[in-house]
Amino acid sequence: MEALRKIGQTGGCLVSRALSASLHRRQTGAVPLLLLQQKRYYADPGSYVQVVRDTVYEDIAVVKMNRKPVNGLNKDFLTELNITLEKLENNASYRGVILTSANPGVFSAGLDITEMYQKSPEYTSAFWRSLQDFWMRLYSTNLATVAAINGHSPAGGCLMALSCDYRVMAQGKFTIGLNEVQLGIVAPFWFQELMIRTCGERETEKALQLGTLYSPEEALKVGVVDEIVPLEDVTSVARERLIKWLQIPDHARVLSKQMGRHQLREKLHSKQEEDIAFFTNFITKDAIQKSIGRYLEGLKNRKK
Ligand code: CO8
Repeated sequence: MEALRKIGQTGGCLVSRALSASLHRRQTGAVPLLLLQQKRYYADPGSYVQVVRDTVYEDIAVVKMNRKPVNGLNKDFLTELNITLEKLENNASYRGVILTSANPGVFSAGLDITEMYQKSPEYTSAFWRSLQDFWMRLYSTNLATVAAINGHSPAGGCLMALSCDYRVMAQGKFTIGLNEVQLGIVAPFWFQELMIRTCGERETEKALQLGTLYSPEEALKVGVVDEIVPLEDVTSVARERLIKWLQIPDHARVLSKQMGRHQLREKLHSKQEEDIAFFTNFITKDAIQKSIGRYLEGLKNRKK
């Protein structure tokens, strides 16, 4: 009950945010356009994240991940993503986010595997904390979130997509899934529970044990994504879906989202240190390091 009371407290200011956003649309006479209209909002020099404000629906931010070549999530990138989302949450003029990639062909290759290889326990712990912190924010943000998955999305890439409120994926030779076991590592409980919440226990059990990477059609069938569209339409369709989300009064949408997500977010929050200790202990073991080293070597040699 205490948790629900806290969630409820956020509702009041969201009503006024929703009202001011719709008032703004009335004042500007903005109407939906099929084409995505964006203006550049901010991207610090050397940053890995670009934020672009929609010119029509100014309460929508398009967050483009831009760490070359494959949006590998290292500690700095995860921290920047977390700060970006926090800034958007604290800016009352935003109500929704489209998360996508600026790098062609890849939404995100997941965690930067080099961050888990031959690093000190201290660094490994800090790295894992940066992932947990970003995930807790993304999963339970009051902003409406749509993933525009415009390329491959394995492991941590899939985690980000699953954490959004809606997922639109590009058709084509892309894959998505939690493939951790293929590296000889194991998806932690919060990855697993998120997947179970999305596509059920049996599917998750099979997919996690095999490290299944789904084609877009397979991902749609099992519910890992909500929709598949041609690559060139991914962002505009994601935008249309987000607009639908934003037509719901914010206080009701947010309360409903938090009632569904609060428990898993709190579960990780209450076990954060335990989860860090487990990850650090696991990943720094000799056998696991060997396995990761072999996988990295395989990645490098893939195209030879
Ligand atoms: N980390 C670091 N480097 C990477 C990664 C990565 N995840 N993915 C690719 N790279 C590197 C490649 O080695 C290559 O480097 P180089 O140019 O020096 O040879 C470069 O990025 C480009 O990669 P590709 O040429 O392979 O690019 P493609 O566009 O052909 O393919 C793919 C893109 C499909 C994404 C492909 O690169 C791929 O399959 N990558 C591996 C993805 C993967 O397996 N990620 C798993 C990460 S683990 C994770 O996210 C969760 C861990 C949870 C741990 C829990 C433990 C308890």
